[in-house]
Amino acid sequence: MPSTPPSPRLIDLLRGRDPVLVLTGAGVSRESGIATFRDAGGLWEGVDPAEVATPEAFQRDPARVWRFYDARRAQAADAEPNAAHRAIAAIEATGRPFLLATQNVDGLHERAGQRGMVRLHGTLWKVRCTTCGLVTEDRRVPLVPLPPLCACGGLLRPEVVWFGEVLPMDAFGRAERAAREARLCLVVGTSSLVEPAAGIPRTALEAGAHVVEINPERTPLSPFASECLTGPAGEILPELLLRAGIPMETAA
Ligand code: BJW
Ligand code: ZN
Repeated sequence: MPSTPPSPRLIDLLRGRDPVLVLTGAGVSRESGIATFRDAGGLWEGVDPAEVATPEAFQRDPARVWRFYDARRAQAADAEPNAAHRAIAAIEATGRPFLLATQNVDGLHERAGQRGMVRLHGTLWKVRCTTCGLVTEDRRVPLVPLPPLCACGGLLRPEVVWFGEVLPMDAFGRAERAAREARLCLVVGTSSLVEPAAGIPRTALEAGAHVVEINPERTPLSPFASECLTGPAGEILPELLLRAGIPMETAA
């Protein structure tokens, strides 16, 4: 149960047909056993992001960067979507205008049956050739050899967005548009520290949306959010759906 009960306005918005935008971060996959970045025991504890999540790090030592991503692929392949992923898919399944913008690369939203979604930071499950630019799906776990090579002989990189790189313009553009149109914006499991994704709820707020943060911790968004529901997404989201009469099992 959320420590603060959800507002009647939130439940009304969930029951209605108004456009909804959901922004997710690593915390939504925490209950699937996938590590977040910045929490205690997270991916950045003992690993400098500059050593694994920048184009410069990849240029310096592609094998090291690939070892990091290969381990992440193995962890994601073993994980299952949790109740939070399923609840978000169930909101979409009500048929209202809906977009999920995820910063996650693990593929769990897709596996929970999500359809209308954009990936702001790419995916673990595609690779891009640094020579010919070809992007292909690659689900091998583990990847052999490391670093993997393209048919053209070029070095493959993960199709993710590293620090200093530009987000996929179509994905970010759709998220920004949805932020301007949404009446309800749920911000789930993100520390709201990484730009420009962290700016999406600010756009939604400026456009008049009811912005709800779902997170066990406070973040830089918390003071500005319309309401904060404090706790794990896998408990809070199903409880919200129950109160709004949205069945969880409508998700594919
Ligand atoms: C739970 C929970 C449970 C736990 N239930 N919740 C403006 C100001 C300052 C800096 C910048 C700026 N604009 C751009 C920058 C630079 C940079 C940036 O933002 N740096 C900041 C860190 C300071 N941004 C960029 O470089 C971006 N590119 C860009 O801006 O391009 C334009 C440009 C280019 C060149 C020059 C100039 C401009 C790109 C950012 C790419 C981020 N990439 C990563 C790696 C992706 C691949 C991978 O997965 O490895 O994306 S970094 C990492 O952080 C990953 C995540 O998607 C992202 C966000 O993290 P997230 O999801 O919020 O996770 P955590 O761990 O931080 O938080 C988890 C949360 O869950 C916590 O709050 C918990 O409490 C909570 N939680 N259990 C619910 N059960
Ligand atoms: Zn190639």
